[in-house]
Amino acid sequence: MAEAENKSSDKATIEMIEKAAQDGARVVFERAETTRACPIGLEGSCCSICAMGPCRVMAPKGKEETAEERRKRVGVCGATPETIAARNFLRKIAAGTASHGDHGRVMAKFFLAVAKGEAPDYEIKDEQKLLQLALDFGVNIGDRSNEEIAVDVGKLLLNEFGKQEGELLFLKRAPLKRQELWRKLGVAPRGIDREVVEAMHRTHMGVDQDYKNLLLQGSRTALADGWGGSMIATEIQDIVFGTPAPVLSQINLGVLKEDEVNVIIHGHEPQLAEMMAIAAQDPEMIKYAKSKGAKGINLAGMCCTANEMLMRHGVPIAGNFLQQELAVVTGAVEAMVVDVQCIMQGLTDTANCYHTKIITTDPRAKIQGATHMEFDEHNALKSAKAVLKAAIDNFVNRGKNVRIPQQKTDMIAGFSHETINYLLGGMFRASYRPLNDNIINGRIRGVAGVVGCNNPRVIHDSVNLAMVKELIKNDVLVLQTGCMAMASAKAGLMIPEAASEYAGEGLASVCETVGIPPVLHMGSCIDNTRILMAATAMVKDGGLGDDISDLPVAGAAPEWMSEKAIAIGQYFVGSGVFTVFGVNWPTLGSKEVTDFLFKDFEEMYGGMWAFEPDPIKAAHLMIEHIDKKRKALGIDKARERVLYDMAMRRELDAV
Ligand code: XCC
Repeated sequence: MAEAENKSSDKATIEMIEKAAQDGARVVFERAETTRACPIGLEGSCCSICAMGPCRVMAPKGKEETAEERRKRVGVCGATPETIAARNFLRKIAAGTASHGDHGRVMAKFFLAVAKGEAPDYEIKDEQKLLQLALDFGVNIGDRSNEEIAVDVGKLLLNEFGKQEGELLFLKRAPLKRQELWRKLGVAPRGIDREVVEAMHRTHMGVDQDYKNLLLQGSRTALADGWGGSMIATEIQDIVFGTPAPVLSQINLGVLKEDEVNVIIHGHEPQLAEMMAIAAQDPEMIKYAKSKGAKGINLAGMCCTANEMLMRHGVPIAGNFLQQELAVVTGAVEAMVVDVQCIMQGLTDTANCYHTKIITTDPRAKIQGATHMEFDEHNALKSAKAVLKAAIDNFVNRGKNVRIPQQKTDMIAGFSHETINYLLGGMFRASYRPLNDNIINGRIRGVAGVVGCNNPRVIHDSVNLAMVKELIKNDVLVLQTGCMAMASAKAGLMIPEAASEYAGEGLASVCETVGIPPVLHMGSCIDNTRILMAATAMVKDGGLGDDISDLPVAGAAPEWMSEKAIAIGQYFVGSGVFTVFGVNWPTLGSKEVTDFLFKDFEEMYGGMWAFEPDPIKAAHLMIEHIDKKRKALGIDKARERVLYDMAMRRELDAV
């Protein structure tokens, strides 16, 4: 295997890749070397939707194609490269929307169970958010109990999935101009499941064969994720588990403890994880762990379940997506407890080299070779204790081959949209006004959302770090979620001190005044909807145009890998945000489709896609876009003045 240093910029990861090799354990970094990416699928030129194929329709490389050759470069059914690339792209959006949507549906059903008293170990924690939703949806509040109100709100939210006509309720949260645009283009989603089903139908053999029409459904489906499934999940999780507020914690494999029972919770849906946090503090459970020779129970998170636990409870994070198997490689993890999404099947093979138990808990996500212990939300604490007990029982099986990397970094998380509101404006006049003012006066150049996964096709974490550092150096405030937030946290960018070290003078001055880091952790991937809400709040506060597409903002997923990331990117683009992806781009097989997404979309949505694997170049594409928007708003001069002011200051300092 190539040098571990070439695989990650994170020391703990490098150390564990080397340990895995010594131990004979296989991990994703090795598999990525032996299994090369398929170049035909990579560019979206493989059609496998019927049994007349699969058909490959790649353009000849390095030579001009004649018109006749081009005419013949089609699938057996005659499908053109444009149709094939657009269909593949739409199917990715549908899968991503389905994943977030199914998470949202589970949360809606869970919420109803909590409201009806059928999940007695949970309660409604954020009354204010519940009442706000009730007001938004016209649900009667009167003197009814929170639970009665929650039943009505829950039914309305659950109904969003199977709705056949009309529009999703949360679309009304978007700026008015955006809503009108969606209606004009015919992309306002009707029901979450409906859009996914229609996307699957239209991409079936012999249905929609006009790439522009297919990509319209792509927007409608993705918007059903951002302003539907994901937003429903975030809102319900806040109501039941509490809306996040700033919290101090630590991140990286060094959070594992040599003398305690280490349990990692990994996946996306937080109901079990919430109960595990309670169960791990139960004196009985701690006593039981001690009876097995451990000093206590150490709970840590991985991937987005980690983000959920971090944001609300400060539970430390063991690592991001590419570190999941490496946690097992430490030899110190008694159980890796998983729910849904981003769980590598390779975990069970890695675990065979150690004592770690891989425990699946969701009926939708079983893994061959793992132990299945189904979680029952109606008996939540009991379920969580059973899982925890299995982990504790496994402590005695821990071998001698234990090595926990030392790396762990302090971080502050918990920046929900509401928290940013309070922090900036104060408890009694919460608003985005100070942010808008600082953008208008040029101290903050703009705002960027840098989100998404890790991908072993690039150097782990390094693309994110280069991009984020370049952005904050240029006075762009960075909002993060998912595994990219973790990459920045590990590198120390999520503490207030990072502002003076890495940020430009303008951004640093604002961060220092408010006491925030220059890179804000806003949560898990479904919480990208918090970024939508923050952008909407900026529009509504005034002075920066009247639509999201007017704002000096941009988005990126520099190390993306999942279909969910494509759905997220598309809902940002459809909401008016310029969005740049790294690693690779799945429609490069068709110039027409790529041009449509990269250029024509700007005319249509005010936001468009871009692909740039070089993080510095990508950051500058974002900065250029931000500057273009500043100019259109007439606030470009303000920034020049601020820079002049700083030069003047320096001159004065020198005197
Ligand atoms: Fe990607 Fe979403 Fe998964 Fe991490 S966990 S790998 S989807 S960033 Ni959400």
